[in-house]
Amino acid sequence: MILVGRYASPFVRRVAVTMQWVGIPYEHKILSTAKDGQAIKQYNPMIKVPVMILENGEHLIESTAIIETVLEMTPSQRLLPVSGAARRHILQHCAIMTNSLDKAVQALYEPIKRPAEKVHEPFLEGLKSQIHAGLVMLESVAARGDLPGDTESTLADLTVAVGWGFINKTAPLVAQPQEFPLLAAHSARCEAMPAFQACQPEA
Ligand SMILES: N[C@@H](CCC(=O)N[C@@H](CS)C(=O)NCC(=O)O)C(=O)O
Repeated sequence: MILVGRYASPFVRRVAVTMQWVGIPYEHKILSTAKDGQAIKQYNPMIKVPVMILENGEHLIESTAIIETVLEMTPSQRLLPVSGAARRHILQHCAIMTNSLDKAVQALYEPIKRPAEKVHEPFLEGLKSQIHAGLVMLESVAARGDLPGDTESTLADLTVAVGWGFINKTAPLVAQPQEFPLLAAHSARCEAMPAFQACQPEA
């Protein structure tokens, strides 16, 4: 299998960390949507990453759909139960983080993709409030003990840790460790694990 996209993208990285965690080998095509649009287009005409190219040549898009497929290939995996309340809660916790990441990516693009005079500050502030609200929800999830980490990690542990790292880097004023100590500590623990170490975001 071939994973297209840079680990600097939290969506690509959460797929990569999941694959490392369950031990599925893959080739990594390091292509950037900013610089390698034409190359990415052959895998996804919408020029978005991640894209996963399966052995049979199918191209999958959307990190959640890719991860579901990868986990289905690994019946012994313990990251996501196949049914029930635990599965639902893990998927919801992942969704809070992926929604926050959607907003964080938008906030990152806003000043890059527009001329300075067209950047709309109230829109940016709204995005930051939405990201902040997601982090508040996830700090409560951590306080309830629903991000066990270590050998008991679920897909939510991996996604939240990857997401915290990205938001803390790209919107440090929103993701302050003093305000979200449990998320910061959780991410630091995860980042020390081999699956995370193997997928370091590119500079
Ligand atoms: N919902 C998608 C989000 C993917 C996404 O936003 N990827 C960004 C990179 S971090 C991208 O390809 N952006 C290019 C664009 O939207 O034009 C997923 O979970 O895979």
